[in-house]
Amino acid sequence: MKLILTIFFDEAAFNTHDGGYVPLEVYDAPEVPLAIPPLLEPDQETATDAYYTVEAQAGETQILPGAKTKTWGYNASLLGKTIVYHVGKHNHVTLKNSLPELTTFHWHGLGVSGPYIDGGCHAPVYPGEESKIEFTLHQPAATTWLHAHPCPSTAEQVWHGLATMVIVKDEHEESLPLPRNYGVDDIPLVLQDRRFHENNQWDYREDYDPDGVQGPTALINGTVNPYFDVTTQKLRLRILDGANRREWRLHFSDNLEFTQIAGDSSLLPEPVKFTKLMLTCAERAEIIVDFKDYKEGDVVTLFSDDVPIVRFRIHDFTPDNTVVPDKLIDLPKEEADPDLPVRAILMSGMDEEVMLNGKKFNMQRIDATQPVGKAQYWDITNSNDMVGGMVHPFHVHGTEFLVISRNGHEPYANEHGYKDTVGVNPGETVRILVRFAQTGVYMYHCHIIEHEDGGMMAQIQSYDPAEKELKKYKLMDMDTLMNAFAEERGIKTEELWMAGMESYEKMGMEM
Ligand SMILES: [Cu+2]
Repeated sequence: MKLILTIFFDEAAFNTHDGGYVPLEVYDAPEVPLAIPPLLEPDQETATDAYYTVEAQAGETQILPGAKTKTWGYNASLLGKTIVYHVGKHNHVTLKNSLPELTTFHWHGLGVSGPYIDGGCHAPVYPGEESKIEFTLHQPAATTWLHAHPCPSTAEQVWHGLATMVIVKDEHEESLPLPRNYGVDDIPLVLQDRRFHENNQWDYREDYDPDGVQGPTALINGTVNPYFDVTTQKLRLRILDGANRREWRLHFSDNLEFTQIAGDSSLLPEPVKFTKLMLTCAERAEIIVDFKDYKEGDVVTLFSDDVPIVRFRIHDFTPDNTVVPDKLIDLPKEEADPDLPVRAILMSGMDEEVMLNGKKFNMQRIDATQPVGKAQYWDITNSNDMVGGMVHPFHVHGTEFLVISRNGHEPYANEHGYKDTVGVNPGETVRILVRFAQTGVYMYHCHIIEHEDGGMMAQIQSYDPAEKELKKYKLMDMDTLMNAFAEERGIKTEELWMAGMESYEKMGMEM
């Protein structure tokens, strides 16, 4: 196994260079146990079907000493219970909205059909209402997630706490000698950051930045200054960059080596050893950390840059001689369909000027089409300046793609599995191979969530070439959404503040 020492991405593009960069700081509060979100129990389960209820709700959470913080979550006051889906099982999910305003339930990383089951902006669930979806997954085991996606308020709702981990399991993954005892040696780590204002509250509008909202305090699974009691030699960490904007440059004390076994949407064909790993917004990495050289009483710290974010307190453990296999998964060889041209996608601008292929997102416009089941190259270019530009994490709904190249060169060592989000450096073109398994409308966008709300987004229709005419979907429109948000907040539509709308207004563009 190759040992890779460098952090990925270009140092010149690190967000530390942004004018509005908010460095992480250690918050002056006592250490607390890392919150481990409980698993969401199915309402009912048979050999073939599973039934779940996912409820978006508002609540209060004791994050810091003193006042509780007003937060939102799924089946919990903050973030949510962890959902587990089994490949091949038919899932029936009731989506319940107990929030004071409309939301959507987007399954980031699940190969479900768009635009309704996928849960982007076209599938709102209004307050006090519920909707039902059902789907069967046919994709490899992976760490995915659920988050709100009601344009142009996605960023604010995620900031309130609407994000939770969704673990996809399959028989192949279960046959490998990997830790999978949830909460003991298989641990979710949702990385976010917030600024705590008066009375320990969050204030999205106060902190708003069109290039992405950040806070100085790391929030890990909703906990500040967490520690985790290690009782096994090896830990599997399922790490999700669930931040609106922040990139995480991760490393352990003592430069401890760790092994990445999975990326966003599948295991890696071959594991990769690292001492440093950078994740951009919405990316996931599963890593195995081996504490064999530590003993009871030792502490191993996980850092982002030079700020400690989780402390692992080592306890007595029984020796574990399992070895991570050199081959983790065989992915089918896929070729681009020779009849399909390379699709060019341009991510341009920063702040309010962000655009995708020279346009801002319009919910009613289909920007591109692709025949269902056929693989096509997409070339994603980030035209930001190589000095002072940003990494734009590019995400496609409803599919798992392969990263083919970066500026014509090999992708990074941990990009050989399926992914659904890829960080594109300033001045770089990343080629990916995209195939939609189902017909439907799918959004694709920058996953700096304020960029997405600000219009750096588009949508594609996957169609069946046997159909005579392109199928028409009922797509949401901005007036309906804005009027609903205003009514729910008891104000006039003109008085409504939606962060993303500022970007449209500043550019004199309609949503
Ligand atoms: Cu962006």
